[in-house]
Amino acid sequence: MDDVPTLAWHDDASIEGRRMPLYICGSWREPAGGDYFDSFDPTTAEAWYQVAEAGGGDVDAAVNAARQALVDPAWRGLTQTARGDLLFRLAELIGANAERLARIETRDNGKLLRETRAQIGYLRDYYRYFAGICDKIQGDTIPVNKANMLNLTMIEPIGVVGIIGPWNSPLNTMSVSAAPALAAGNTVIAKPSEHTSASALAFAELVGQAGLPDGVFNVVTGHGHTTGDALTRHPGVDKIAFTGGTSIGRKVAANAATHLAPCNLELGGKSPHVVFADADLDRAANGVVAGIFAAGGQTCVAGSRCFIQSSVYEEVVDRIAEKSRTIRIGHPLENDTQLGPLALAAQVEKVSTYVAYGSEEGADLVAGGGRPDRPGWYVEPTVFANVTNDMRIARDEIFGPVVGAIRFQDEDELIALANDTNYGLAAGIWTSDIDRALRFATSVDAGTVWVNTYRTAAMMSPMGGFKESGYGKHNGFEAIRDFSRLKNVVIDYSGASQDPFVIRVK
Ligand code: TXE
Repeated sequence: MDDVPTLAWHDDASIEGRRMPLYICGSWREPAGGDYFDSFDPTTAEAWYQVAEAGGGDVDAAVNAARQALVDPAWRGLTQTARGDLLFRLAELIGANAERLARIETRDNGKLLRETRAQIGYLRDYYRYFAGICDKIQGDTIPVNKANMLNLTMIEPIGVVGIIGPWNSPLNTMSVSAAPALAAGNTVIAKPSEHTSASALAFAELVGQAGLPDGVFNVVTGHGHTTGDALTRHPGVDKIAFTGGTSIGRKVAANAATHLAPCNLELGGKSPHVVFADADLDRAANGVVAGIFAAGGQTCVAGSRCFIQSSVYEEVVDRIAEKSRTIRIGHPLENDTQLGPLALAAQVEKVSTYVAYGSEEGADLVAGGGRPDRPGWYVEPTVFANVTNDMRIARDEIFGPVVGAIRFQDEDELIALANDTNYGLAAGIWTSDIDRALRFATSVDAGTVWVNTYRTAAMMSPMGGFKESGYGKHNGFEAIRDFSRLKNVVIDYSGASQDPFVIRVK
């Protein structure tokens, strides 16, 4: 695009020291209560901007705006192709502002700029994909076993969608719900994590620039127990999409249940990442390192339980430990950095606590475990050997750069161990035996299974967990279904009178 618009929050420097307002009904608003709190730069542990705390009144205002927009002809009256055009325009604006958005996210959560750039590039394509789906959303004509009757389904927007997001990939996790929700004709209220609110506000500017009608997309910032609680309890919100920890996911589902709003819950994971003796061991070790240390282990799909077949156990552990010791720790804005800081001070505490648990429970620390000598919230890539599946480091989601290597003998033992977890988000397997890979894929409790690759995402692939990793699907047409309601319309064109006392079933 030639005409890159000038934005108020156009880069991380323009956000520095600012009080960031709320975005409601297409305009910037101070929070009614006038409260703000600090957001921190994880490379310095210092505050760099202030986040507005939206109270109940602000959430009400956002819900009212979203409800009005829902029935406004400016949105509801658009043809499906015209709705798609708006989302294509938004995708172009994301592309034109990609570098700015990537820098804001890196500054907010410490993720490598290389990775946030890749994520924002993907985001542009993500909105394009859903822009293209808009005019392909269609119902069915169904047999009805009666003469002169037509039996139809219609796919409609659910209504107002509340999106509660985490801090690890703020725009992407918001967009996996926002893009299909908008494509399906809903209106959206996003509540980003209190730790990483800036990019959702920068994004809101682009939504305005793209010409989406006022109130179609709103951002309320604030803490979870205040703003998040008000949004998820609000009876004017028709669907909740939540990404975050499992314990908060339970609260969110309970809040939504008070007015019976359905939820999509994308929660934690403790994903098994398996290396069989017949695998290409170097590729496998690389995959394990990428699966856990990318983004400092702060991804829901982190391959944190590494199962290695007994005959190659020592060799693979050595390879993983050796590779992890050579990982370059540094500033996330620098190009050659491989591991940046964790996003929050609390995450550093959590990781340190689990490293201590690992040693106390008898696992062998073979790499990392400490904190590098530099300011900011950095921790070393950490590898534990001789882990058993009952240890806390194997049971709980640590959400940091810690992998535990667990030994197994054969497929039966592996499947039993891999499924012995509360979670069911993702799984990976390295093997040269396709039959083995397929047996694993059909037996493992995981919403996504990767074979000889890991953390490979595609906007067309349905993604979402089982068990305590949550429910609902992102991506593809599955996501459109999750953000739509299905209506059945039955039409009698026979002209015949109906027997009033007999229900017309067959
Ligand atoms: O998530 P939270 P946090 C996991 C990871 C991490 C843990 C906690 O294990 O250590 O969760 O991270 C909002 N009502 N994941 O503290 O607390 C909150 O404001 C309504 C996995 O960030 O779950 C934020 O916007 N909302 C995950 C969002 O919920 C509430 C990514 C997530 O917060 C609320 C991030 C309430 N009562 C963390 N309380 C993944 N699957 O990728 C909080 N919130």
